[in-house]
Amino acid sequence: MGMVEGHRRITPPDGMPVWDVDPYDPGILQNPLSYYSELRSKGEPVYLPRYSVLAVGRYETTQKVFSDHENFVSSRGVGLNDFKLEKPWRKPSIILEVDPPEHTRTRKVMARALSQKVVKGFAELFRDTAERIVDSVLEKGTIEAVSEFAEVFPTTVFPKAVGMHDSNARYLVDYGAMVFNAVGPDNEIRRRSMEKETEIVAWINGACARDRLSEDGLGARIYADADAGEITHDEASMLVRSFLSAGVDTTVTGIGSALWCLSQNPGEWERLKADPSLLRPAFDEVLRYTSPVHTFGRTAGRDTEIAGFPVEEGTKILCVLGAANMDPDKWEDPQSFRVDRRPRGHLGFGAGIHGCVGQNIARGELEAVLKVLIEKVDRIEPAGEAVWRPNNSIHALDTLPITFIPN
Ligand code: OVV
Repeated sequence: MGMVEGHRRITPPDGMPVWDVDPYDPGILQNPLSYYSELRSKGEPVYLPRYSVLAVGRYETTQKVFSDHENFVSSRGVGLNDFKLEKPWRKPSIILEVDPPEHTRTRKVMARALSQKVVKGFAELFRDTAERIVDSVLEKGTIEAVSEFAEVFPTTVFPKAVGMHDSNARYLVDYGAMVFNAVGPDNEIRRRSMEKETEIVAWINGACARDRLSEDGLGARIYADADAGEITHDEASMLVRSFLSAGVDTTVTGIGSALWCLSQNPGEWERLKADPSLLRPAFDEVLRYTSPVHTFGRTAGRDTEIAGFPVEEGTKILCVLGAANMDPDKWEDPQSFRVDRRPRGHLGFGAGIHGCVGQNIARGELEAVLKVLIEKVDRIEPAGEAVWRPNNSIHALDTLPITFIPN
């Protein structure tokens, strides 16, 4: 049996479009728009011989495959590695890398811990932290907004929300990069982010223990559900690990990308300032426009089909969420950023039973940041070239020079 990147090599059926592209080429990961449009134009699904996977990028089919958990499972990993055939790099997540019925129980616990009601309790923390950061960047004027703004906010508020006694911003950001890079092939990008694997994983796993957490944070809520018998205590620590895996790099990316969108589109910034009711829709548009999670995979759990083509059990399918979010058959003038677009159905938080369970807290964080910005900042101007950072599943900025001009 031939293997490629930890999954079984497949033979595409006659007539399926074939494209000799490496979607994990650093140049594509940095500036993916032409790859997105070429992928959509090839047809669907497209066979990529480089990794022997299928890829989908048109909105309708991407949405369908991504949310069809019965045919396209998550339990064999959401990256190129098939967990049924090769040992995953870490113990599989018990919420991300799992199917119903197991998924249903852990999802319920996480959804309750991250409910709107719980997130409302963090409003003051988010607001105060956003004020402190915005005041400081206004004093500096021109900053590198990834390291001096986007990374600072989540690494300040999130450990507090989880209830971590001791945090380490660098480890949290670097662990997120590892988790999201691990979804891709064993390329240079992935290997580089894994260089400090032993040290970082040891710290992260340790930080999930109950005695490292306060009694009033998100972590404590999960452990309380273990006390109540809904999950085991080992499962509780695994769900805290999911907070630390998925809760930092994603929101760092959201903040950086929001600042980029608004600095590049001063007219949209003005509209947002004039109408705070657009804060939430503006964040959705940032997600549609930049797709922080650009690609996640699924595995065909049984023989099935996509767009009329047979798909064999064990086939890996790349769901290119970034391409779907830019599909002109779904979105009018998709390459224009509009704070009042209200992009219903965008795939920035995924879709279906695995749709982002943390989206309430992500929205709470982003809305707090944007609200303080519109109150205190007159203009957000580019102060140099924005450079994107290649990552196998996250589309994020590496450097973003910005000048903030106060009211
Ligand atoms: C959605 C997501 C991304 C990365 C990691 C996890 C979840 C996890 O549960 O570990």
